[in-house]
Amino acid sequence: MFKKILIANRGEIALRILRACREMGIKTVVVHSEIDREAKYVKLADESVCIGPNPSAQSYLSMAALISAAEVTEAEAIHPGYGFLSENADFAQRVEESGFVFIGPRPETIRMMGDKVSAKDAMKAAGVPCVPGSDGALPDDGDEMIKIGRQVGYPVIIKAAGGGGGRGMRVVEREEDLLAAVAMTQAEAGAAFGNPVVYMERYLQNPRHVEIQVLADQHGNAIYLGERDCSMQRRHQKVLEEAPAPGITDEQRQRIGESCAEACRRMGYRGAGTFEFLFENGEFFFIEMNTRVQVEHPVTELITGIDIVQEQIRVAANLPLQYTQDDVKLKGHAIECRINAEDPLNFFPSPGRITTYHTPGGPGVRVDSHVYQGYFVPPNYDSMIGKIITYGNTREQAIAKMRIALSEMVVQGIATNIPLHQQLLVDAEFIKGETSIHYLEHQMPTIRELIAKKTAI
Ligand code: MV4
Repeated sequence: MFKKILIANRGEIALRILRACREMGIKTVVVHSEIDREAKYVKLADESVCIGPNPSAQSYLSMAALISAAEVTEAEAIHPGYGFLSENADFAQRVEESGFVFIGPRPETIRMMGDKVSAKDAMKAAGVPCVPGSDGALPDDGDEMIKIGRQVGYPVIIKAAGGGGGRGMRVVEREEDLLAAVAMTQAEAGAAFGNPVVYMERYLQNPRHVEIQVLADQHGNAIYLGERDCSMQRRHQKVLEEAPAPGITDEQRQRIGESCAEACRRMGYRGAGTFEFLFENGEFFFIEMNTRVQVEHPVTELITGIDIVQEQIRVAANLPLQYTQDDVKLKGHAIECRINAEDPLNFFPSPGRITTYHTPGGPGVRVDSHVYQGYFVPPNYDSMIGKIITYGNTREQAIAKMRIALSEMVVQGIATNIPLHQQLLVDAEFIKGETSIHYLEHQMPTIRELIAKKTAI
């Protein structure tokens, strides 16, 4: 096992990784920008290195600074967390070429999944069900494009190979709009990602976002840890996630899960990963794969009892997975609410000093956060200040616990989205379950009114 790991991230995930390392007896190096110097989790680490000024581009995205920090502290491996350089194949490659272990998949795997056309090709070859569409990249020829559009059926969606996470895509309702839409998406993709390649899919009108968590080691073993429903989102920012996904049968889970695990074996996948699917009318359609640990990993940890971050570290150190598929038993239900420093009505960021801070607790309540009373939420980074995760035997119990947890949580000095979560947790459609990716956007006017009424009293 590694003696020392460098954590190339900040905030709650830096603390989450730090805790995993401490439990495993691994020494930690935390890197930080100037403004993050005072953060408490930096003091919990065995060592810390200031890697630059506040802008991410000069600190958390600086490959040279991160690799130098690993060199001077003699760390053996680098955990990238999520965001920042976590899915940057060039970074993973530079890390390995510098003699460190990248805690994540091989650079070639990251590169393949970063290109959404090659990712889909790999999935098709492995038998993972994909959204019907163009077979690979769209050809240059307009007549050919029109032909493909007719075969796929309208509405279609044009997506950039270099995009992902909602960037670089355009829905086309009618054939007469196709060529202009393709040209625009190509131009935008060329400018934004340096890659003008686009592909076409049938546009699914009202799907849910259901994703499968996998773990794979370097000895040919791969397992799936069930699924998460991440449909509750706004502008591609997830708000609340849960596991398992409401309404998925054991047979559906086993079928899709096994196809993901098999794809991992075929690719020689290493580490934790997530297969993102759209789920509509009882069918799964692959859209993208994430090659990192995700923000919402705790809901899976709570229903499986498996520490995903510790498994990432173990398989990076070339140890076999501690679990076989038969060891993975899903039990109970978990919900995660992302707590953001933002205005609950207009979603504007709300950085500043936290003057009062109390966290909820009790059985089945987990709080993953790096913040504390007196902490200054910097304006430079993502607005997420932590996550509340509740666990119960049933979905109803997890919801009930979350309502109580949110009522116990006190954050003053900044605005947070706690009132938004409180409204969602009493929303009749959410309580029923199985709401689509469009539900939150659709329900926001009503939720906004309810929040405004409550805060007026
Ligand atoms: C789609 C789609 C409908 N049909 N593809 C958006 C993010 C990126 N990961 C893929 N996305 C979508 N792809 C087809 N063929 C709808 C979306 C989509 C979406 C997907 C997941 C979660 C939230 C979303 C919000 C809007 C659109």
